[in-house]
Amino acid sequence: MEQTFIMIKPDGVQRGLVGEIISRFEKKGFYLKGLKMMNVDRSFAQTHYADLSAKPFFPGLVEYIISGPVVAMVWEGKNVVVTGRKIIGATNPSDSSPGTIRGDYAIVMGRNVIHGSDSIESARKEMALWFPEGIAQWQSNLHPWIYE
Ligand code: YYY
Ligand code: MG
Repeated sequence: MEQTFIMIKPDGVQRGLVGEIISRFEKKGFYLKGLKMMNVDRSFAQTHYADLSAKPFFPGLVEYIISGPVVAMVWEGKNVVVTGRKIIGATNPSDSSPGTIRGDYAIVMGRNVIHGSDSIESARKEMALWFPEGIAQWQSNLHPWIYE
């Protein structure tokens, strides 16, 4: 089944939003397959955001991501990449709808609380970068109550 990489950024951790964010993905019906808190160094953050390295906001983005611990996760479910992005909301919290994580908990782009992979290909790359050790192998017994 499809998997995506979700990361609670340092502001989300500092603000005590870890439980709330996990709860939103859990209650939707997605399965938690990987979870760890970690500090990332500058070169790791630069690798994660390599596609954005030419952008003017890149140095500030890297400083933000390394400013404190983050919570890295893998979530699984049908269409979890696209649906995960919907749960997260638009990149700029000024445009994120209420009811989304960024819409409910963030005000500016440089403190937008959470990352989610933007495609199946990015998810594959990001899971390999963040979880080189692999993820938990388990199947939820709720499956027939969530899928027909
Ligand atoms: O995937 P998503 O996080 O929604 O946006 P990206 O375009 O991948 O940018 C990554 C990250 O960079 C974004 O979450 C905030 C920050 N950023 C910014 O500070 N200023 C911008 N103009 C665009 C993005
Ligand atoms: Mg992105």
